[in-house]
Amino acid sequence: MSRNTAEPAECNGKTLTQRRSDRFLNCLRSASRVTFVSHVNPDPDSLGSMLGLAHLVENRLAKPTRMTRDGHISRAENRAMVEHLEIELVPIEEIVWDPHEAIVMVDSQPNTGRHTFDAQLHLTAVIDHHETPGDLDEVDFVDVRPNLGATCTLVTRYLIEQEVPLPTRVATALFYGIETETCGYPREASPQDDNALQFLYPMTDKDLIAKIRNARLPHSHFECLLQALQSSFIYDKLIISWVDHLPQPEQAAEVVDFMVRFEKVDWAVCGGVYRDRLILSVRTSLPNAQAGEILRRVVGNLGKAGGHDRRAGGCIPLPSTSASAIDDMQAELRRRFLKVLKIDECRGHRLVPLREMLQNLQQ
Ligand SMILES: [Mn+2]
Repeated sequence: MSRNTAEPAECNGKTLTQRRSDRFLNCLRSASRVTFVSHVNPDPDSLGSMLGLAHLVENRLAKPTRMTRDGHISRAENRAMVEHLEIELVPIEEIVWDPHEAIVMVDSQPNTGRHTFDAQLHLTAVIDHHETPGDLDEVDFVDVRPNLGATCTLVTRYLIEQEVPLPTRVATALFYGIETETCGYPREASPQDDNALQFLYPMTDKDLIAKIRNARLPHSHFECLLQALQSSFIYDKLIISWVDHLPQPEQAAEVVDFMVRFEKVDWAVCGGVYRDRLILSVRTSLPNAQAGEILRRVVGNLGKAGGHDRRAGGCIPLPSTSASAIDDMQAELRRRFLKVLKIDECRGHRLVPLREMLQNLQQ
């Protein structure tokens, strides 16, 4: 059997069962080019998955590829990843689609409210690990594995199956993609994620990973955290933090990653205004909490939401960005969170009492 093509393996003239990576490559065979898309504000898992699959396609099919960016990459670590690993991304709005190219979506599913491009675009393949159900009927090849902690784990699997040598840059991107998705707390990782991390680790550039992990932070990062701390209210085992102006949509996630470590709560929610939208991020320290499902129930028809067992995110278009409209939306969401989490309607108390805040200012 030839190792240099993605032809199905043959034995005595019979085609053996194809592996998923074979089927993936086969559906790209007639394409003039392969373009990768992901969700808005692509994260390291999206970036690593695009880079890994582009490497696979170039190596096995010798086709040109391009990677895209939907929205901005603003989180400092993610920007550092793009910079240090020299990941070339074409802004999605600048793409001129060629009718013969194949479009592959990673780390997301069509029509889940996480993309700005034309929903009518035909996708050749979707490779993802989210539970959020997307419109997959028209997609030629689908590999969605919600049991995996990262899409990069699935991509690493494909590269191993196809015996593609990994340059340091690709291995580092895949490793960091898996690490960011699975090594935080609450940790949602499967043994396959750990195996992929172990496989990739010897091939990575450790100094580069340290640089990305500890990327320098902008002033707005600290302002946002301060505002979140000052606006946090505790309702039994839930803490809710509101931020009036999120410097970047991803910062809501940074707030809850920080707050969920508070020993007195099981749930951390952050709602922040970004342009004309309210961005929601949720973390829970409880296992089997179905955070994605909980947030979908809270958001309902106000917007879109989804996620994993212990981590979730959502987005609500605001009818107006006036202070009263934002207040109303916050009150409605607070009421819904308390109801869904079965917490008695209560006034809640501040994480930092007002008196203390004032005292700090006067000192
Ligand atoms: Mn992911």
